[in-house]
Amino acid sequence: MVLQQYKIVFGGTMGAGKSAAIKTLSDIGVISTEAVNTDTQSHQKALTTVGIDYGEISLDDSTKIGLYGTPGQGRFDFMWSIVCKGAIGIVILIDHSSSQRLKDLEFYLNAFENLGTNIVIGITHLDLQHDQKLKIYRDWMQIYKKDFPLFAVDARKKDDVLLLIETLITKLEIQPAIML
Ligand SMILES: Nc1nc2c(ncn2[C@@H]2O[C@H](COP(=O)(O)OP(=O)(O)O)[C@@H](O)[C@H]2O)c(=O)[nH]1
Ligand SMILES: [Mg+2]
Repeated sequence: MVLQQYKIVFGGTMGAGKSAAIKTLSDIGVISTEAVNTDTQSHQKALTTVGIDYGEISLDDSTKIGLYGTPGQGRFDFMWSIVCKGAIGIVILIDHSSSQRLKDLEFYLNAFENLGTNIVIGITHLDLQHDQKLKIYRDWMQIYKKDFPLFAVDARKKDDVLLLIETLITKLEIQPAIML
């Protein structure tokens, strides 16, 4: 018998991993709803839909925690206060691979600090940081119209260097004319 039901809210940017986090924690199939924005006074688009996820995790026989994912976009912040009512804690997820990551952190902390004091921050997509670091090279190549494959490698790692060699060979196979 469930004696206590608590609530934890997940906030943060779109794509940060709120739905993924709830899905991975939940004992039940996650319910994802599309809620219609009825707050037309502050938000013009009456039919804008927002995604809210709901999952549950049982810590023991008598404690169940409802996991609520909030819509990420700032224009739905009016919903955050509704969802946070009565929550025992808030998880803020920040996508490290976003160039806005610190601005995101500031924005979501400012918003959720007003809605609760028990807050934990999760930085996600750290495994993609190579891509983030490579972005300056990719941007440069785009500006100067250079179209070359680009990878993050550790020159001490055989597999990494092999990838460079294999890429060269693959390119040769596709376009034999480029042979030097
Ligand atoms: N590479 C990587 N992908 C992640 C990570 N966390 C979440 N994702 C993926 O990022 C995508 C967006 O996550 P989602 O949970 O839908 O974000 P939400 O908009 O916050 O609900 C999904 O494909 C997730 O599987 C992470 O740490 N690394
Ligand atoms: Mg989601």
